[in-house]
Amino acid sequence: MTSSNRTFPDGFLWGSATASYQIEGAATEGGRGPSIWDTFSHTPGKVLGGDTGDVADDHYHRWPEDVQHIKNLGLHAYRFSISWPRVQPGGSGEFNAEGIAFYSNLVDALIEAGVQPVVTLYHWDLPQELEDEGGWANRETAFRFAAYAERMARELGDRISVWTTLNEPWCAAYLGYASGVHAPGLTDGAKALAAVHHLNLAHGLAGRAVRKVLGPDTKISVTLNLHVTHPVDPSSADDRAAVRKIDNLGNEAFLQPMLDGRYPAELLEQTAHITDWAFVQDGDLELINIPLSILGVNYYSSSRAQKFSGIGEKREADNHGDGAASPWVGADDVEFLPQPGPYTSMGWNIDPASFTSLLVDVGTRYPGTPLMVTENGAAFHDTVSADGRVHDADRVDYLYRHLDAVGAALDAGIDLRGYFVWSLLDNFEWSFGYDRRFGIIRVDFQTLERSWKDSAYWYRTLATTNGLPGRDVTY
Ligand code: PNW
Repeated sequence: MTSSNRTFPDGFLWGSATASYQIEGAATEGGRGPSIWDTFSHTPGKVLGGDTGDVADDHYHRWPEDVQHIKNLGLHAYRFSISWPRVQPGGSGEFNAEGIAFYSNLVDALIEAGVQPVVTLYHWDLPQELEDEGGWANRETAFRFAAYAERMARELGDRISVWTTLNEPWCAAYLGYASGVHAPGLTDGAKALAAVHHLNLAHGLAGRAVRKVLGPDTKISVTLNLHVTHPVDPSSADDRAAVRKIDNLGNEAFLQPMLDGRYPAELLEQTAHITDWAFVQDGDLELINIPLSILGVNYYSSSRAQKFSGIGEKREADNHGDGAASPWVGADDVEFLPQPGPYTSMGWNIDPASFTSLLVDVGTRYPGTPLMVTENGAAFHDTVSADGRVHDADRVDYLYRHLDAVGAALDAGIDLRGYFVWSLLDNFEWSFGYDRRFGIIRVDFQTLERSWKDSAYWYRTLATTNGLPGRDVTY
């Protein structure tokens, strides 16, 4: 057994993450209303294999067992999301006591198990009724979101360690409204940019609402999937300009309003042929720019882009599926090239060095805002061995290399407080259904039985010793 000598700081928070629609199931039980993901997954052709979240991991009924797994893994924190339509079926008006009780009981059980609850208020399951009124392209949705956030603050109160407003607004806006590979499945660039702004506004309004109830020191966070895009030819000014367009749409469109209180002029210019940004009203940027206690960063992979030559067919290889419209609104002269690999079963390039540079770049840029890795992990084609176990050496290797990359960012002096592996359980991987498995715990989707993969044992060693275990440990 080899073991690395890398250790993590005292108090470094080890956790694991999930999201409501991906694990809960019980889609029509307990007074839950329909969300855009129910509608989308039940629309033929939208999700691989016709899979839906109707049952998922049946976490809604099996949560006591799942809390035991979290406890047995030695985790300090658990990041989960609240299904808005489970607690407020129509997205406005009446709240649903049964749905609220579900989360309240879960939070009590976590605390009882010595695990800090880290809550995400929005991980993509918008109440369908709000989508019928325009969804995130409609400004009103941001105000409805704040009312829901305020109620959750009253219900769950100081039992919650960190309140995360949104998970990956990039996905919600661009995959939902521009490329259409996520719910609600629209392909309208102008709506996607309106959604970007209304999600930013929702973040600010919800953070304010939670602090109004629980006090100004309440920990408010947001989780962004920041994009690391490399120019194909770093010496080409055209390629560097292409990458800047992607940075503006993917990163700056969220970082700057939330942390600096402005939109970058370049972003408005490069999308001027799509929208005039009239949806940004006076005072909005002040509302959005609230003090952030923690910035959550999700990282899986990196990309490579260049200026599109205009000759031949564009090779869109930007992680978002083949044949779909581009999520990169208005960046028609940017072309993504395939990365060299190796890849996970998502087809995503494995690039831990870009993880370090991302954390160092963001941490250096916002030194007063502590970072937390709120998702990192990998899907692989797991196989069950003759001994009935999943010996996922590829996932252990991925986690080892990415945690070493996290350690390198800490060595560089970055204020990084914790790491959450995606995911606790195999689950409904959005448009890929149950075909892609990210869990450190296997779920048999016939019996719904849970069993630890090697990566779970490996992660337990890490969480309980605060030292990075070697990769070639056998369990
Ligand atoms: C994130 N992309 O989703 C989500 O927060 C999780 O719910 C999800 O299961 C996990 O990453 C793995 O996919 C993403 O196309 C979905 O770039 C798509 C993209 C990025 C993140």
